Amino acid sequence: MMGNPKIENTEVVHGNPQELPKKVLAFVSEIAQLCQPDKIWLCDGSEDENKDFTRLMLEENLVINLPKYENCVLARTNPQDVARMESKTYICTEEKREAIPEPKPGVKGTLGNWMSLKQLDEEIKSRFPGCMKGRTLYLLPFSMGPIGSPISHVGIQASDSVYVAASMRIMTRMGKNVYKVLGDKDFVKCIHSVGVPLPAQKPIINNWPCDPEKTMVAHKTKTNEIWSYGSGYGGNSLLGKKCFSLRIGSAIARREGWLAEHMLIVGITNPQGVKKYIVGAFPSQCGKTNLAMLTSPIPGYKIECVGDDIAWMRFDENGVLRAINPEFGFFGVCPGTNHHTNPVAMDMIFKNTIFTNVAKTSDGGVFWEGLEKELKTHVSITSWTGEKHWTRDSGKPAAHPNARFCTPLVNCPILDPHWNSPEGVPISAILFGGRRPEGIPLIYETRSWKHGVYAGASVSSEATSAAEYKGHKVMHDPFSARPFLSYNAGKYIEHWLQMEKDYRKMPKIFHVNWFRKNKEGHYLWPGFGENIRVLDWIMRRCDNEPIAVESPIGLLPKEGSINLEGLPDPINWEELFELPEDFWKREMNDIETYFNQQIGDDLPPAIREEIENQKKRLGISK
Ligand code: TSX
Ligand code: MN
Repeated sequence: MMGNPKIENTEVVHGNPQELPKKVLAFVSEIAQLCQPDKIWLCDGSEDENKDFTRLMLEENLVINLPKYENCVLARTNPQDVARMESKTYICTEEKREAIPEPKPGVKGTLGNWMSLKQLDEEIKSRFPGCMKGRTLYLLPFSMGPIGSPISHVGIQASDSVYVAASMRIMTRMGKNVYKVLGDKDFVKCIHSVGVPLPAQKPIINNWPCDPEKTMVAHKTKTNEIWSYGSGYGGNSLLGKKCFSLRIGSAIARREGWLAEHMLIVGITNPQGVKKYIVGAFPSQCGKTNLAMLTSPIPGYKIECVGDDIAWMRFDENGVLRAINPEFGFFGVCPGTNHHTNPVAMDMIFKNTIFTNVAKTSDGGVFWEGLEKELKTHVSITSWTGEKHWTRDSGKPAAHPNARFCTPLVNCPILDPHWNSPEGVPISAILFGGRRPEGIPLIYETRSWKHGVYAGASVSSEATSAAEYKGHKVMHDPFSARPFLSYNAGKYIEHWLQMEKDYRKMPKIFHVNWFRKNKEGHYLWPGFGENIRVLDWIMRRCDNEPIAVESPIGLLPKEGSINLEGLPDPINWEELFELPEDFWKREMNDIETYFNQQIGDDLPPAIREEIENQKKRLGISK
């Protein structure tokens, strides 16, 4: 009998190393030599393989079954490993200034963490050698974007977590067909370890191996490498998502002249049958996933979803901006998701889904904050931390606030027919937005591409429970990409400015705010499905309907030009759109101070001009 094949003396328990392209074989050999796994599993993306992943996760007690649903499991993590770790995320370049702007002396920079390439080598040497001992190295070939699309890119991830393998299979186009389009070409090298070689030196909490003290997520943007250690969670470990699609992606996009953005992509057909696609960037906690699959309460509108998190966009030869969703699944926040906020999501997440850190019901289902009205009365709840018979009196939430569903795109009942088209969908409008309780109107249209880029760079949002920042503070989040910037923010803004070319049909840029409150603290806009009324106004503006009026900050809807018919409660138009003088004085000063302190000399002069011009229009003198 022939034994299993070997790579670097390590047994290959699944797949055939001879089928690997040369460069892929060299990569896995190198990583196996460094990390010394017990076994190597070459993933093929097949259905059988996925059954193996599920069986292995169940055997390792990494997940439990959810018999109430079809092929759903629940993972509960070590409570110290529940979110992306911004403070441990690094961009590694030769020069610091390439990665982050120089903040004003005495000011702490907030636009990313830099590490030298030399330092990274040291950090790798102190973590990765032998880090996969006793574990299986899963080699995951994946395509971000439709396989073979000119906008798509290939990555190969080595990971010692079967949860990561199963999740990457949902979130990316993972499988050995990737090797056919890859051939001898280069790929993004993704190395991930939970950082717990066996036998473990410390107890493994919740059967979730991780090493929070030594967690590091590092990006070599010049050579397209990602080194992630110590965390099994989400963006730290599913390297196709934030690390590749946004950080490495935007570095490639800068070199190649396109855009890799933290944006949803949605198609809207109006009652006249006219369809347009828009992309939208929103900071966390703004309901991006809800907007990406909005349900219109007004008949005649059709919403179709292309993606809820990331857009890769390129101008085609006709000057049309085209977008693809590089992802293959949704990795959405559970708490707050229910039949009111997102009925479409409720229709898609109860099959073929990996839940993480939600609570469990005694009938084999899931529960989280926001599902109270949908809970059967006879069931009992076990919280995400394993507290049995959980009740609201427990004082702690049943589900972790960052609990997630990981669901394939194809589950989405309103998935756009062109979601997988290699050429991407044509984009008519770009939305920026934030959670702004004060001063910012429901919607405004920017005056030009330049003014729109300024608006994107100036985005701020109230952070409610963002992983590492507590309290209710309005924080700057340029392009909603602050946690995902992989090169100097000033150069990033510059790159956006340079997108504008005469022959190109530049999309209009809008700013929206669903979260304005009145003096009593009540929301002025019902939001959710009713946002279709704002999207309709945007679509009409894309056709240049004369329904806008000039204001100092951009074009506002003419009074009455947003359809308010049939809303349950009256809308206070005046309060929804007013531009309080004192607020805007503070706002402009705040934006200017932020740019000066954080971006300094790297801020493009065009943005300074936009600030000066807007101040003039607002009547703010020096
Ligand atoms: O997702 C939201 N959207 C976009 C929906 C397409 N949320 C939830 C944000 C947390 C993730 C919103 N919250 C939106 C919104 O448009 N608006 C609000 C604020 C709001 C909350 C509750 C009500 C009204 C506005 N009213 C009632 O619940 C009755
Ligand atoms: Mn996101």
